[in-house]
Amino acid sequence: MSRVTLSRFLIEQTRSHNTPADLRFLIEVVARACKAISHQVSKGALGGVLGSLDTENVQGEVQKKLDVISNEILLEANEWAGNLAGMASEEMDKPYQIPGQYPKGAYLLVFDPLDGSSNIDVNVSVGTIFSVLRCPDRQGEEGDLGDEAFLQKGTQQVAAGYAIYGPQTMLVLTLGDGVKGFTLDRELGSFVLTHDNIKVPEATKEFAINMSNQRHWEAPVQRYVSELLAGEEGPLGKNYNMRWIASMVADVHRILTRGGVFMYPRDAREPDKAGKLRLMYEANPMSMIIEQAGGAATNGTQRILDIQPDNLHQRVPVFLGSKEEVLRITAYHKG
Ligand code: P6P
Repeated sequence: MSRVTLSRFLIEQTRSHNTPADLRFLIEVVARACKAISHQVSKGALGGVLGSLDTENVQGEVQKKLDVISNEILLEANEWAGNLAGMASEEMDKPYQIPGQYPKGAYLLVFDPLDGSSNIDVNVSVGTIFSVLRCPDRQGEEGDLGDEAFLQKGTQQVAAGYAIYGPQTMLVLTLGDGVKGFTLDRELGSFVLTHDNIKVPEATKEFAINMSNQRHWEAPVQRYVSELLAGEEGPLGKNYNMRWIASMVADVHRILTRGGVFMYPRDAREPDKAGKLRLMYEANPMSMIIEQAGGAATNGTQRILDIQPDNLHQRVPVFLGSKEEVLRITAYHKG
């Protein structure tokens, strides 16, 4: 059977699920931008793209050269296409306005252009995370698109995905009807469908958390992780393995592939912050993907996709992956 490229998959989706042509085109353009980012990332030291700039992003995090390069690739690839009303990024404080010379469209694109970028200089997998929302009707409205257009619950996402730049470059995508995986065929220059129906195993023996923060965790997380570490002699009755790549895309991809539970809780290091991960362009897209693959995703007390955002860059505690474990840690939070 001839291989199904991303383009063919999207056209077939349009026929079978009435996927709007401008959404299909948007995904194609984002995928093309991810190929360009993959190319830049793979250059490493040869491309003069490693290392940090002397600038910080809105999060107060030192920007890597590739953070800025990746952000610019996504902006330039998408601004002219006529299917977006605006864009928002981890790397920009305010929404990106579509330049006046280009037509505007129905969608909003929100992204973390290069997640896990602290791993780049040590050659560990990183990725791009993106989320697609519909732009609220701005009939008669003038002026720049404000943050409020983006502040929609994760359930309003029409598409979500990530590219992972690892031993293979892959695009993992959901349009709300299951999760598909596409592997970049560098000879063809196309993403080829290689994982037709990704499912997260309901049970797991693997957990992911940064254990160095243990003394700062709240009681439910302390209890849960101590039970995981107690193994088969403990209340959970089985031995668990641990992985922490410190690149959300890589940890989530492993969980989609073989199960697991990913945790980034709030902790006492910065009590005024709800953890480290951002709702709009990390937690929401990853939660949509995980749920579409049969897993679960909460902030410890509620479904992440049901959270009403009040800030473009707001943070949220994240517990996601194999349903059995996410429901357990969530129950512990509810006491
Ligand atoms: P820590 C990368 O910086 C990131 O935003 C996520 O990709 C990753 O899961 C997390 O932070 C790692 O955080 O505190 O373990 O370095």
